[in-house]
Amino acid sequence: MKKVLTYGTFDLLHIGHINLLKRAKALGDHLVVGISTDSFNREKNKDSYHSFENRKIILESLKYVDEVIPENDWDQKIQDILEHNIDIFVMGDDWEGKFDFLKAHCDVMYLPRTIGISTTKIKSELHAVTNG
Ligand code: C2G
Repeated sequence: MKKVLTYGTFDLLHIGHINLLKRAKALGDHLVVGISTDSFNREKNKDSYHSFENRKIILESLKYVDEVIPENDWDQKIQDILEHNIDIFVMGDDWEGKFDFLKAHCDVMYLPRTIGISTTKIKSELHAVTNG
């Protein structure tokens, strides 16, 4: 069984997230997703609308996702790869090169981001609409 791993906040789930998860799952048979905890989000200077618990339930409901684990910090990736016997680590290409050190443990792939959508864009456009 070929196992794939990716990480993210996945707040206000949108087509960019779905495209990433769909392509990641297509690379193997089992997709593990590390979802950033609320405290790790603060370290990433992100403030997600949905709590970790709710983001986890939402991701677990997707047909592309087989398993969800918490992402507590930047330094857990190698341990996660070893513990889960990961074959391929995948991220969107806004992270291009940032995780090449993982090539010692598994394949590393960066997939093109979906253009024109982001959680930040959604939040700012909704803010503009509701505030005139
Ligand atoms: N993504 C994408 N296209 C978009 C938006 C996001 O392909 N338009 C991808 C990102 O590249 C990432 C994944 O969707 O691979 C999740 O995006 P975020 O929730 O923004 O995750 P991020 O904050 O980048 O967290 O340790 C890694 C970090 O936790 C990554």
